[in-house]
Amino acid sequence: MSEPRLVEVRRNVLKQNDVIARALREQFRDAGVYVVSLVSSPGSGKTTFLEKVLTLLQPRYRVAALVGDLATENDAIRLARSKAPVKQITTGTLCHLEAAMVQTALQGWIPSELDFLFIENVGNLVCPSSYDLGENLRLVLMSVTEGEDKPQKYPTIFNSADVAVITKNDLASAVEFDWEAARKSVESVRPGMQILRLSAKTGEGMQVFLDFLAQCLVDQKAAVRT
Ligand SMILES: Nc1nc2c(ncn2[C@@H]2O[C@H](COP(=O)(O)OP(=O)(O)OP(=O)(O)O)[C@@H](O)[C@H]2O)c(=O)[nH]1
Ligand SMILES: [Mg+2]
Repeated sequence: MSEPRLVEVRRNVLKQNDVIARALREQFRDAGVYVVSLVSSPGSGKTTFLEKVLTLLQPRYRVAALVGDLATENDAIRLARSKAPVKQITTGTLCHLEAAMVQTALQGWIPSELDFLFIENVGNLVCPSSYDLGENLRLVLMSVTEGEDKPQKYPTIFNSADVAVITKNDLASAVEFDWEAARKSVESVRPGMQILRLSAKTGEGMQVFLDFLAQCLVDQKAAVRT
């Protein structure tokens, strides 16, 4: 009997999140900052990848990152090694970030002083999919060690994302990762979705990703001007 009420409460929470996410998106647009979020299952390599991205972008761009976890400051400490400004968001029992958490975490930062803001979500392939964070680009990461069929098993998160990033490519042959099967799995839930393969450990594929990001920023600035 309590289900309709639960559904209604959930709907209201999502609606409230959308209102804040819309405000954030406008704020980011006015500030000229390009916002990229990262979602994946726990341990797919989000922090390792992001630390590398922050380090490689810094000579040319102003970058910062927010990172969500249920507990610990571990990921913020790792990301801060890049020397970029970083804030940890600890969610307690919540399995995803919400727009309001991003809004609060941004206090004290001036978005117009940034070119890129990255948001690492809590490691989870289900919950983050329903929450818009006002980002321009959502990356869904999937490591070669997780198997090829994650997109089919978790279609919602792949549908909420813009680009799929296959990580830990250096381990692909050790786990006999089947690229064709992975590509078909992504294609079956999101036909035409862009897929990038890389290894944050060896650096393979990182330059392609950085070039892609640089183009996203150029396109965003051109879109704002028109
Ligand atoms: N071989 C290899 N290992 C990697 C790579 N990227 C990450 N790892 C390892 O994978 C493990 C998890 O990496 P993290 O970067 O912490 O993953 P995460 O997605 O941020 O994890 P959560 O924040 O807990 O969800 C660590 O032991 C990393 O060293 C990679 O490209 N190659
Ligand atoms: Mg992490």
